[in-house]
Amino acid sequence: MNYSHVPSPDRSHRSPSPFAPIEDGFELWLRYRPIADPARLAEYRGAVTAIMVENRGSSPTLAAAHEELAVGLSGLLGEDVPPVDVRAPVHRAGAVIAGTPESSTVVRRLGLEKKFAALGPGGFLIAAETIDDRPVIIIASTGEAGVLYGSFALLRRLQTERSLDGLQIAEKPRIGLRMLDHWEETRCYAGGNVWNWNELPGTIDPKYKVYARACASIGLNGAVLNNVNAEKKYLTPAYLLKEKAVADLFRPYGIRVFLSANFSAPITVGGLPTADPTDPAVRGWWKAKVDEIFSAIPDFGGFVVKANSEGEPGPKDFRRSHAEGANLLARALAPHGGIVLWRAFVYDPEADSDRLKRAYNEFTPLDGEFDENVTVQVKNGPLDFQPREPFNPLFGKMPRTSLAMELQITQEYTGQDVQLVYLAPMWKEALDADTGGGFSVAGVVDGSAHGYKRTVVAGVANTGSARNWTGQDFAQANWYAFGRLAWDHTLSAEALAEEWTRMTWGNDERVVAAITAMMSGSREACVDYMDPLGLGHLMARDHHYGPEPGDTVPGHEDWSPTYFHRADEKGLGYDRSSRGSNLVGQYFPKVGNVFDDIDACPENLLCWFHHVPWDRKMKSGRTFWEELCFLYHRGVAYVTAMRAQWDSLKGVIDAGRFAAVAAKLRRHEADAAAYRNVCLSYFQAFSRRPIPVTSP
Ligand code: BDP
Repeated sequence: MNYSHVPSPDRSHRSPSPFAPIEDGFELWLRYRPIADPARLAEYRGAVTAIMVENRGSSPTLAAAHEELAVGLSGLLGEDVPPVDVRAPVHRAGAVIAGTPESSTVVRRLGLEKKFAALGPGGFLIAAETIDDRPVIIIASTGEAGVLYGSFALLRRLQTERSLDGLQIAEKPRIGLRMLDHWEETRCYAGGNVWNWNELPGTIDPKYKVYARACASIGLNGAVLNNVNAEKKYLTPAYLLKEKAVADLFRPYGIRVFLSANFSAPITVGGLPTADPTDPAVRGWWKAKVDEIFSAIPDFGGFVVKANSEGEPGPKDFRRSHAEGANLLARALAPHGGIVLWRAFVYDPEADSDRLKRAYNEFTPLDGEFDENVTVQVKNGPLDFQPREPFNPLFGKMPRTSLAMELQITQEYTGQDVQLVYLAPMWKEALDADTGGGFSVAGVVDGSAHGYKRTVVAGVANTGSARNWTGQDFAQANWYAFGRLAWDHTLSAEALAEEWTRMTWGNDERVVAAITAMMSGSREACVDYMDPLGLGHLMARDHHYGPEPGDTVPGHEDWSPTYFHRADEKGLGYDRSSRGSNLVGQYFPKVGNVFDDIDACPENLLCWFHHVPWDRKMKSGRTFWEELCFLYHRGVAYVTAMRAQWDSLKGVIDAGRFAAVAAKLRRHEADAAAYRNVCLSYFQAFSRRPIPVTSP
């Protein structure tokens, strides 16, 4: 119990005294405050009296599970929950016993393996059992990581104050590799880099362990340490030492370290004249580099590569395909069990005049050409993490290539560190989308549609150097929900919001009701005041925060808001129907035909696929222009309502975080109104219609 950052238990969180400890968000959802409901507390104190994790001395992962259970249970129960001596002759009633069949005599003795063997080494069973007539709680898995995940799941059960009656939980992750991609300072809005590279490896900031615990608590098991726009230094010997230090720290928590690799590293790091994948010296260089990495980090995960995208080098510089480029690295990694995550975020103008069609045009012809240890990493939508996009048509169209889904947790286009936008509904929308091919997008990603052997979800992280990790306290919910959905994409956004709220803000029903209500519609509100009705990419150049709908970027039409919205006197939107760019043709017909037909296309995607006349009648009875105005106003009104809901919690939640969020919401409301005003007055110059007085 050496978490020096854990403040002494605050037993008064239902009605905090003015002198209650100031919370600052550092503990995330791992706060472990004493259970406030007396009946629940009594139940838990009866059911949990001791912890027994055998052989933890020889397993860092079991030691981590034990430490978490000890800190967590003692905190939640408000009394010390001691470890029990394995050799004690009498098993204690209420022992929480965690282990694998190899590590735990009790797990072996109970013979429960048939109940958890099929869950795999990452899955777990939590069950109420009886030993020598004494009730105990078992956390068992065939793998130590599963024991750790099960320990966090039990703690979550208590943190959310659910009953332990008839406890029987069997879970396994639906996706194998659940990663965070760290883009460092770029697009990180919570201060600077979460890793202090200058101090590493000599100084290991204790916060890295909090990060590892937080990731493990939601089932994440991979971290890409550096930006996709990869600097060469990350493959140098000096940085390998730093990366090794981080990997060593993460290992007990089941987190494997990956690196973004720059395709021209053989030139920039290795001093070779070329990075051509067919050049034997280039192949030799990658092999030697990979061997060097694995000798420092034996469980190194592999490389993420952004190639021939936004100025990054790649195989096309040598007239080689993306598959040839990916396979070059894959062959160096294969002997060690490493993999390549090759990003499909490419938009070479030669592939099509419509930016949204380019990745599909480049990648689908390569299906079947990638080595077994290559996964192609695809953003949820065909553009770039906008508040709402249709799902990416690549999902379902590369059955012979493992496809990963890449989501953006950091809120580059959804309000950055200021705006309260809960993103789980957006991710669920993408995952649950019917591809029209007989399976959902999630079915592609979890491997059930095409039988991918390796399944991956990656989220661009929102963690930075800020004390509360994510800048806006509510952005922690996006980190949390991402991990939980990566584990099980069938969980609902609402359930995850409630879980996170209870763990992060407490179980007071007023708090839970107000906060989950605020979160539930916050993403739709963001769409409304930024890009309703299928608009997208209206944001200002470079910083991507505010609106700049009139911007045309010289020499880069596909970075220009005007290229995307195509406003004119007739209407608004990009015609991607079969009469236009025919993006709809990249989808399975069942879905493509719906998008193609302006009368059938979901209204919330309309401008992605159609140039919509200003006077078109919408389902609401309003004209398209009136609807646009209505939604822009509705979005801002939602933020106003969130502020009122938050203000109603004054004095009910801790003062430190209350004030921090209140300040963010003030700015959120003003910025949402500015977004609305700028966009509507810009579009009005084309529609030449009055902005109706709207009261949503
Ligand atoms: C865009 C970001 C840019 C990233 C790029 C990517 O603006 O910083 O490098 O995505 O995914 O959204 O590579």
